[in-house]
Amino acid sequence: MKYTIALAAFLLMSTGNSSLQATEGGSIPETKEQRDVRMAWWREAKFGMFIHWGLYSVPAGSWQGKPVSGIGEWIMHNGKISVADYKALASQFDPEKFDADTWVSVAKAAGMKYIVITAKHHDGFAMFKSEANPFNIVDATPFKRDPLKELAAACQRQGIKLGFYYSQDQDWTAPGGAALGGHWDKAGQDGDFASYLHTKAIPQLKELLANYQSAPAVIWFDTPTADMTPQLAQEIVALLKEHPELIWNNRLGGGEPGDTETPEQHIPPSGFPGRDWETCMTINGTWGYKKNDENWKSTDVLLHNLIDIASKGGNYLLNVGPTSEGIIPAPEVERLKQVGAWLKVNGEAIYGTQATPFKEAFPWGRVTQRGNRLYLHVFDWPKDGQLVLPMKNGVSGVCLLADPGTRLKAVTGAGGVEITLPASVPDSVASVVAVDVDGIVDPLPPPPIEQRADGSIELRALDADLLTRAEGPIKAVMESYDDISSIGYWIQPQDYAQWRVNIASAGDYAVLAEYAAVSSSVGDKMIVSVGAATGQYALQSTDSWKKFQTFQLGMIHVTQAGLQTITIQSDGVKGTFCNLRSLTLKPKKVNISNR
Ligand code: FHN
Repeated sequence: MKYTIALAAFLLMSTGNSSLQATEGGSIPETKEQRDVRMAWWREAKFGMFIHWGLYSVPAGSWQGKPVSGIGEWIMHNGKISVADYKALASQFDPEKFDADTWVSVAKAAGMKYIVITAKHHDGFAMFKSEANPFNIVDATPFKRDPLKELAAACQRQGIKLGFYYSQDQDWTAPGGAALGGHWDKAGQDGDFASYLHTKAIPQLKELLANYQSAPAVIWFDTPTADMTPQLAQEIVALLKEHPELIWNNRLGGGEPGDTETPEQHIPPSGFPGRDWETCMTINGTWGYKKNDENWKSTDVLLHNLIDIASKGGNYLLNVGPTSEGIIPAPEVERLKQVGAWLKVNGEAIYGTQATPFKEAFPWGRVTQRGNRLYLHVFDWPKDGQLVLPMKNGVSGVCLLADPGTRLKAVTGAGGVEITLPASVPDSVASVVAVDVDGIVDPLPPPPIEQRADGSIELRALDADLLTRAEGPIKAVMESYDDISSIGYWIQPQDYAQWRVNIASAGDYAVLAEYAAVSSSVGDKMIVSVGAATGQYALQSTDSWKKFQTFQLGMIHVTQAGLQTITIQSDGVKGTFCNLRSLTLKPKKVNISNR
């Protein structure tokens, strides 16, 4: 699902941190320590279950005998079903096989530490007893039970956190609720957004915050639109702040950053350093149940995703879409069981770990760390049995996590610590090698970027060191659009990007940059320095922070060959600068002496 421009703009704005979130009364900024305490269980958890369950599981992807394209929970929107026809589905929703304890057990057996379930999705149907609106599972269906109550109790019994997804902005069955792309049933949908918020969304959020013992631990908002003004969002924030332990995501709208970044269906190449983030993902191609979607990801893919996310410092919120009978589909249960079996052996390498200390991605797998212990998640067992960790430290011990009795040989050389692995692969999906490091991991600098055979030098955002000359912290961050890394939030002129490059020959180079910028950036200058040579180039607009274009900026005369530092920064005149994907230097004449 592509976001709207409003959502994209909101997510862009949301790259700030939420350190201004108050603990009480809306006025006292939360300290870093308080925030660390509030986020502690979530950071430890790493792996959660997302559940998309609602009325849409009844049609399960087809309407009047015909398949409706798109994701299951969007059937009302994609099929342009009238409010009256959609509401009529409620009389058929009787999930008699629903058993809260069974669902919680599936999550626990998978090694998941929290659950987030759709309390109300965009279709406006509440999966809980609501006094605020009768279109809810207790009042409008033959089932008459409140599954959230049952889940809250089961989660408490089984010791796992429960959070509620709530579609605060889109509501396709309440007059005034938003619908991306506009209303299609004017009589049933047109109305005033603020009154929808005041008569349905806010009262229901109050119910969710008050009526569930020890829940919710999380409120998960979704698809903000421009209707959610900062003033309206503030009313919701005031409510949330009455619950000092609550965590909420970055999709409320109105410029509210929330606590967590929420990349969807992808893993950002360098995570969100310094911020809490969670990738949400489906196991097949839909969130809400669709009977014909058999596009299941394999257990290997799910596990590699979990490890990849942990190695980048994030959480994995993996979705299941139960049927209208109340059953989590068997292919999902089967895969989750297998993930859980791996975690039973290797969980130490995931829960409560931190992102890899190494800048480079290793071809053999991923790294996580906890204190002085590194976990090497080996996806591709090296044929020569050797793994090299490019760090200056020595190690006090290396073993297979699955077999702590094994002591693996490790020697420290000029290139780092060389580990000799056993000949046979312990786990074909991911074998974990635990490395106890002497002291704090001190990575060796990655090798310099080499000039290509055609003489060009490509500097990708992903390979940059982001540094600052400011007194305070750096503000620029690594982001990603369409899974390509870019440097964003580059609003502080003291922030700069740096690369180490081995330049084979001096001379004139054309400077090309791939970036996205808006009109307020036009006139800002990009300052490029290659060793002692410097060039300044005016930015142009690409009309969007997400629309990247390559521009030939001008020429630069590189005076010296050899190891050089290349930096980019803004002249800081306008202050918005650009989102930068890459800088390329192309030689005017190719004359590379050592090739
Ligand atoms: O529109 C929804 C979609 O149905 C689903 O709930 C996902 C989960 O993150 N969020 C929205 C799309 O971004």
